[in-house]
Amino acid sequence: MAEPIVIATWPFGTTATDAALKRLAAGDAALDAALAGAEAVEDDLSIRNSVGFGSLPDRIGRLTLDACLMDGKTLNCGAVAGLEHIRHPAAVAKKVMEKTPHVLLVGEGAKWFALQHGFPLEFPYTAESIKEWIEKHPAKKPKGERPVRFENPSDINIDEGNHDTVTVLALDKKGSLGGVCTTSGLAHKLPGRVGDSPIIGAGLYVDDAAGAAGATGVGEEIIRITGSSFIVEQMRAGRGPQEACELACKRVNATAVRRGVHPAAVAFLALDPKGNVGAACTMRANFKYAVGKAGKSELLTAKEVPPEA
Ligand code: SD4
Repeated sequence: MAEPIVIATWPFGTTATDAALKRLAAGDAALDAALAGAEAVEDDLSIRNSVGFGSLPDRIGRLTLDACLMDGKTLNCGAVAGLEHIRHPAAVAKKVMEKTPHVLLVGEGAKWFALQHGFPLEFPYTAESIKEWIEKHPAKKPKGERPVRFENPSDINIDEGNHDTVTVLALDKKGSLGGVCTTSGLAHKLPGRVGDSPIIGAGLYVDDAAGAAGATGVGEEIIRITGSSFIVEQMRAGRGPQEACELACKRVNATAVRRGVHPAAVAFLALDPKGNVGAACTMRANFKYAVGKAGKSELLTAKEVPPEA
């Protein structure tokens, strides 16, 4: 029997690890525990600027959510992107996995599918999120001053105000891995923009035979290196989760050099089938993550991987 463990991105990750740990202790499967953790964060309106309701709208003020999940035992997976007016995108992703032959549904189709499966239509905005959008959205910039965000992904700083992805990786008592990633994407993203979070292999990858990995940060750069899949393949080749996460950061840094930009802020988490944990981030990501085991959660700071001189 394995000792259950769960890890999750950012300081609000402790909300996820607390909820998931209870489920793992009760003997639930890793995927169900990780989903319970992700939903606890999606539900928590007190986590300002964070995942799910009350989180960060796009450039035209609409909150669109992305999520995916993956079961390490079967490699079953599901995802939704650009989903509006539904509180729990990760749970909809699970239905996509269970009820369709597909992996990813987007936009209106994903919403229709959610409604067909009994998810209520909800109004996801809070007074605070509307006020924040009115104050900060790019259209408010004085004439002549171009908004820098989205001109180039490497110009996007991931700071307290604009990160909101929770990625949860769990190992259950039976030694199986499961992972969930859920987000509203980057603050004030272009309408229709989809990042790494609902892309299996980019924002998340889970395979009991090798390990689990998840990502947060500037999704374009995570997609460019298929970050989570890269890390899992490093573990399959015998590297530990910490080394694998650091290698992924190095690859992001090297990619930036080839493109002539400075490296974007990204962070990776990994968990191997024995319960070993890894975490690393590029410079400027200032990445903290939660680790839950033996009944309690703690917050740790990931190692920063600077660009090579
Ligand atoms: C995205 N990776 O949409 C997400 C954003 C993120 O914390 O991680 N925010 O690109």
